[in-house]
Amino acid sequence: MSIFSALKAGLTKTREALLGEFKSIAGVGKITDEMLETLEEHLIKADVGVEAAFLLTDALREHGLGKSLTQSEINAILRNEAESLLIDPPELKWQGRPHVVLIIGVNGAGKTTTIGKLAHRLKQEGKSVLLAAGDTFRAAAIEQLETWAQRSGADFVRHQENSDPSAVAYDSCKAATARGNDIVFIDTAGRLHNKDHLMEELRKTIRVVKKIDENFPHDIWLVIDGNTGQNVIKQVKVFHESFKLTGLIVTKLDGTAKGGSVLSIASELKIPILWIGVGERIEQLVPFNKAEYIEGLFSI
Ligand SMILES: Nc1nc2c(ncn2[C@@H]2O[C@H](COP(=O)(O)OP(=O)(O)OP(=O)(O)O)[C@@H](O)[C@H]2O)c(=O)[nH]1
Ligand SMILES: [Mg+2]
Repeated sequence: MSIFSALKAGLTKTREALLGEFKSIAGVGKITDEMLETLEEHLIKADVGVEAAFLLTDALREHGLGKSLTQSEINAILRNEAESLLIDPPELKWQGRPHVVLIIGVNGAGKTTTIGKLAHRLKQEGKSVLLAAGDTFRAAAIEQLETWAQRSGADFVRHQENSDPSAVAYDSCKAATARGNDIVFIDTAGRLHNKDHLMEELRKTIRVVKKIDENFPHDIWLVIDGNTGQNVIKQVKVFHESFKLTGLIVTKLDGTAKGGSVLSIASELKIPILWIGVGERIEQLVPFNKAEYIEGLFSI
């Protein structure tokens, strides 16, 4: 499957939920406020995410109120709105050898899986990758990452369960520097943004790797679950305030109707969305691309 069709397939539920609702105001005469309110309600019930529902109905209010619109005219308004909100991410630059990326996020967001997918992808591009088992909280977490390292052919550094995650990060960066790896991904335990001691643990990891090279980590990417409801913006903001994120990864956009969450994230935050996860398999991570995403969301 091409990257584009993987994305389009992943966004099927979102696309159907959105288009199904917007169809209801096509070709039915002049669009009234009442119709838009009903539409908004239906969108929220269709579980497309409250923020995305507001954004899209607001766009129709601005450009379509009092007009009679066809389905394709409505579609054009939605596309224009998405166009104005989204930006293509900057081209990824792998600086230094190694280029160190710290992967963080709440429990179960998809961090470890995403690291496995990234390793696979970059290995295929000829990069040499090292994975650091910085989630020392559970033995299973270490083994999960090890399996991904084997599948992708990446190098792997681990310590024992319950050891200090910052020491794993330190050793990984040291090892990668010695071996000449291109990229290091440091996995971390899931943590809620309101748990201070866990946030402090991440700060420590960052401080410790800076002792090897002050440019480490070059990137801090936050992984967010595309099914997260209204809380997502707050979640990203708190992580960003603490760690100055350089990118976002939105996972699980398959099997959710909330694929529009990307729009609300883009409208509120200026942090680039770099990758999106559209399935559990190793190849189901795609670079974020504005045009493809809009196509996946609104193509009929
Ligand atoms: N459908 C789907 N499932 C995904 C995607 N990414 C991850 N998952 C699944 O989400 C679940 C959690 O993924 P993990 O990678 O373990 O998440 P994590 O953030 O490392 O979790 P913790 O380490 O426990 O905090 C697994 O069952 C993954 O297969 C995706 O893009 N689509
Ligand atoms: Mg994990």
